[in-house]
Amino acid sequence: MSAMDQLKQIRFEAQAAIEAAASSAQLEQARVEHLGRKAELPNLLRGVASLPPAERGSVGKAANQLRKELEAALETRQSDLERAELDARLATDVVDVTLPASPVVPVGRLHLVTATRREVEDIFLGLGFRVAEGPEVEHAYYNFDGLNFNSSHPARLWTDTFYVSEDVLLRTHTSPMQVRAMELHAPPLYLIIPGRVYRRDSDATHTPQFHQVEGLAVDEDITLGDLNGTLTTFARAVFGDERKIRLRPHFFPFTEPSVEVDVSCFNCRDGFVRDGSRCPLCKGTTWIEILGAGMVDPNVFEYVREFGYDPDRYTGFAFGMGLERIAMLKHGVTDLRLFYDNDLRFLEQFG
Ligand code: 2U9
Repeated sequence: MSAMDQLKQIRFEAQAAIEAAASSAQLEQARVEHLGRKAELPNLLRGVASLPPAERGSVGKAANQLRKELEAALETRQSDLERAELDARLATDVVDVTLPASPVVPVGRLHLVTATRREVEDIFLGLGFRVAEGPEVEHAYYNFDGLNFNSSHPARLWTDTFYVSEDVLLRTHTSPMQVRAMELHAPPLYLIIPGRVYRRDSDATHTPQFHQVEGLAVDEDITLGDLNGTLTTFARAVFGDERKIRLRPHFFPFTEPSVEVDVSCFNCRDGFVRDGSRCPLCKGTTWIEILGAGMVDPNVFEYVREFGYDPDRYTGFAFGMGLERIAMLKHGVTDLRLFYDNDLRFLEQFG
């Protein structure tokens, strides 16, 4: 076959392959087959020098011409394919913005302690209290001294409290943040502090870490009556509208007088359940202890007097509760450790 006939044959086959390519990948394959290093046309171009002198010029020119022609055809086909691929994508990737949003797939639920904390926060927010949080690693001054704990109080012992150093510890209650809050804000102050606290204690009713919510109200003329009304509202919101509370005398270093607060049992009538047996929740007493409280000891105000807390002008009430205890009573949870076992069969019943 003459070189010119060979070129005709190459043009025919290459053009057919370029037109037939239905994707960028197939087009690349056609390019390699017909213009690649081992393809017939480049081979022929490399052999032009060894043709008889009379043919060299015309064959070389025609072969070069064909190479340019095929390169242009490849380029045209490439942009046609890209446009077609884009058109196809635009036609199928349509988003109908008028469709309703897909419902949110639930990915989890609140832990019962978190749900209870939020419930308690909502109640006190509704009564005009604000919510604050504070550091879990505390200075002994804020955890004990500023709260009127005497220097030999047993809670200060390393056997009861986790110490980080001699005067830095894991807070044993959220009260230190109440002292910090008084240093930052002059009265009136209405504040609750939820958070994690730590004590060296571990059995069915104690874990080394648990959650508290503490409240503090400081203003002119705050009385034990205000404490009673506030905690009655709280007890009714959590345990039902029929609830009563009672205050029993107690002792805390930071309040004077101090009380323990019971709520009337919501599980029985007169101490007995329906089958006539003694109520297991209140042990037949008709009262259940829910928290501790009291009037802020004037000695505590002495520590923050310079921040506007004059004990002759201001009085206050304070209370503290264990969140796990509130959740256990309300939901009938019998073992404190269930809160921290991470057993889904327990967790999925709540939240
Ligand atoms: C300041 C002044 C007074 C916070 C209070 C209690 C009573 C109390 C316990 C309940 C169960 C701790 O989690 S628990 O073991 N708390 O009984 N807490 S009065 O009194 C304060 C706080 C801050 C400045």
